[in-house]
Amino acid sequence: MRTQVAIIGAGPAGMLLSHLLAAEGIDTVIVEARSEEYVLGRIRAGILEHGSVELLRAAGLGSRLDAEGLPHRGIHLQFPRERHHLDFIDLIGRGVWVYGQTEVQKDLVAARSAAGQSIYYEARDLEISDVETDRPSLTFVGSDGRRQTVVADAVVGCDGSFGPSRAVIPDSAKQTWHRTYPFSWLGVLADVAPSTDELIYAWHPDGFAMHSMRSPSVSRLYLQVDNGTDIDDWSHQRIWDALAARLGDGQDGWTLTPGPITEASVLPMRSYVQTPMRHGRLFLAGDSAHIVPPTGAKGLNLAIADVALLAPALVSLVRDDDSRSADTYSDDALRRVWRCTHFSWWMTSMLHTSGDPFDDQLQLSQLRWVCSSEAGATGLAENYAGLPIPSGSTRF
Ligand code: FAS
Ligand code: PHB
Repeated sequence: MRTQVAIIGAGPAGMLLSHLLAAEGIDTVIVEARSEEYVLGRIRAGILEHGSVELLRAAGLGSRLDAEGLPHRGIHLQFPRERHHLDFIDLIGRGVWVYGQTEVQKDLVAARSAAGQSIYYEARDLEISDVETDRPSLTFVGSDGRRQTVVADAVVGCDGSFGPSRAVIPDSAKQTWHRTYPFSWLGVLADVAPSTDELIYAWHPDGFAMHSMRSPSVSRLYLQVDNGTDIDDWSHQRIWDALAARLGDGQDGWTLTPGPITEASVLPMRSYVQTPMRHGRLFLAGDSAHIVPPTGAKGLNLAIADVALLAPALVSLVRDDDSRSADTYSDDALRRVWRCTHFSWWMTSMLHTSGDPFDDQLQLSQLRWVCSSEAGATGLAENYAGLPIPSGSTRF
């Protein structure tokens, strides 16, 4: 097969990249290891930054988002006996949207199938070749058992945190940073109306808790747990009791309404960055190049921002034979990657207990400052609602 851009991974990064390139007449092929159903079934991010929403709308992907997404002015930050609302719109003029990654994925799948996009699901034995030439290629065994080769002008690794593309860049040409946090998140999806209007991030001596949501009738909640926690050790009653204790401590007049838990899983927390995000005709976008702990709600938004930058760079490279923005893609993307990596680390370090009483006092002091200082709250708001996606990064 021959295409202009071969994409590894049909998650949000790969599917959005294909969509944005198609809008500029660039042909793509997507190769995905899992089935369409599996990719759609993953429960992941829940928050879209203002810039992500604007980009999805401009790309013709905003109608269901505007109909079903929940616009939020800000978040609640809390610690025992205090809950403070940070109103991002008052502070910086933009808020965020609650619209699950699953929904974004559904919209992308609908758009790409309507466009007749070639997506090879359940592909295995993927090989990435000749990335240092101007004819890189992918070879894989399709779900029909046939071995296929796609020759392209560029290959993009949108293959997430466990994909093969990042390893194609030789050790001599790359640098990696990695941090594993000493705790994990136990996350649940529950068929119950949220007990809050906007997200609650709660510091508590027992550990962090968060109340998020997916819709007016579906709640998404998280608990800080130890690494290696076995989800089977947590009965639904134990989960609700811990959530009520941590979210409700000293919050007079507020109660958490439990309901049927439909999904529960344990998510490890880590930071990872690999540079550069380009080697020859191989480009990386999304989790293939960077992982953030979910406390800052950055993972999905950073993948979208990478793609918003990469799409026009690839259009210039493969259509206009102009490599200038492809040459600066990695440095341009990494500025936002490090900003989001720092913010996600900061939110994680501020809200998760370590068992060290000195850390407790530092965290509480930081929370009191952020909740009482306009400067502190504005700093959080700017990062959480997302810095504008650079105007030059996308024509869409
Ligand atoms: P993805 O991982 O979504 O997609 C990569 C795709 O590549 C996958 O479909 C995979 O099957 C495919 N692939 C891998 N290897 C391949 C191969 N060899 N051949 C072909 N295809 C291959 N972010 C938040 O902001 N909030 C959250 O609460 C949150 N929760 C998360 C929970 C979990 C369990 C995980 C893993 C991530 C979570 N994230 C969260 C981050 C998540 O939303 C990512 O940032 C987002 O999925 C990034 O999108 P992609 O870069 O497209 O990677
Ligand atoms: C979610 O709703 O899944 C969610 C929201 C905010 C976060 C992380 C996850 O910081």
